[in-house]
Amino acid sequence: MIVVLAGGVGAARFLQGLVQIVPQEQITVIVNTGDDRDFYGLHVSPDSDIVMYTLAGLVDEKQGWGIRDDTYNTMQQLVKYGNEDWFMLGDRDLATHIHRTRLLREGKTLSEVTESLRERLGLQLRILPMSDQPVSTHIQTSVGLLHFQEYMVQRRCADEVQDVLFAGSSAAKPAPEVLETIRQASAVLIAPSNPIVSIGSILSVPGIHDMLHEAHGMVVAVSPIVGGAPIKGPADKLMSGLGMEVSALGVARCYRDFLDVMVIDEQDAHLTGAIEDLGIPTVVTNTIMRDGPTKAALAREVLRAAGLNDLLQ
Ligand code: FO1
Repeated sequence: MIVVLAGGVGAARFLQGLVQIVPQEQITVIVNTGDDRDFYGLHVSPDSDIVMYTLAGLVDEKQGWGIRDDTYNTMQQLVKYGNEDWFMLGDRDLATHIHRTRLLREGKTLSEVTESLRERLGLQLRILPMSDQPVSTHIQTSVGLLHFQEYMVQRRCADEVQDVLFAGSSAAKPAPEVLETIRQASAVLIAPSNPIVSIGSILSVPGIHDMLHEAHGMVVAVSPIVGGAPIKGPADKLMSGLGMEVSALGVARCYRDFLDVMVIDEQDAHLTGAIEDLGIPTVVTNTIMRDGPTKAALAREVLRAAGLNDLLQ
């Protein structure tokens, strides 16, 4: 079983490469739920939806989230009733949130809901939320404490980042099978996701960080920072707000105490020495995922770095 720790769009694109190389049945994704938020009384879980829609071929590839060619009639009517519309929920996307919220109200866990959704979407890989308890990523800024979606989407990352908090994490438990799946995995891959609010939130759930030390397989991370900047999203603002270097080296420092191999882009080859000085062997390759073949090639390199050559068809 290959385990992938995943956040949003970068992780979904990495998974599009991995499923070309490895049968979906051999993949379990542990997905960040710190971005989850209630909108209009509905439980929206962006990172699991992005992974599911992308692998089901439904995602709006341009945006990286939401459903391709979705309509927004419900949102328009909600605005007429005086609701906010800074977070765009398409009509078909809303079906996911309505279904999820209904099942949760009936007493199902987030794990059970996610399992039901991925089966209905025809996916064979497992998708486990990092926790069935609420963990909510908040950004401490100069204008106060903001939910991550308010910081990123509503206020467009304009506020100075002073701290990042994972509200509820200390009371949260890893979702069922998360710890055992990490322990038994033939490899644990950390997708090119935001190291602070996507991977960091997964690591904030008690037990997960420690289990990465005990994992039988190798732990391999792909840097989401290339040439000193993220491909997408606010990782640079969050890392610099926390006083970290915005580079593949800065990312390696985030993961250093459990990481076996760091995979960085060719543009960052000059950082190899500094990362290896942390005691982390480094693989340099193309990590810019432009199309199917480059996604598959990256997945191959990562599996090779994890010592799984036998899986390389
Ligand atoms: N991101 C935006 O920048 N604007 C949006 O209106 C927006 C809506 C949205 C709806 C559903 C969904 O699953 C994701 C959505 N996102 C939107 C992306 C989301 O804020 C981030 O991609 C994740 O939370 C970070 O990984």
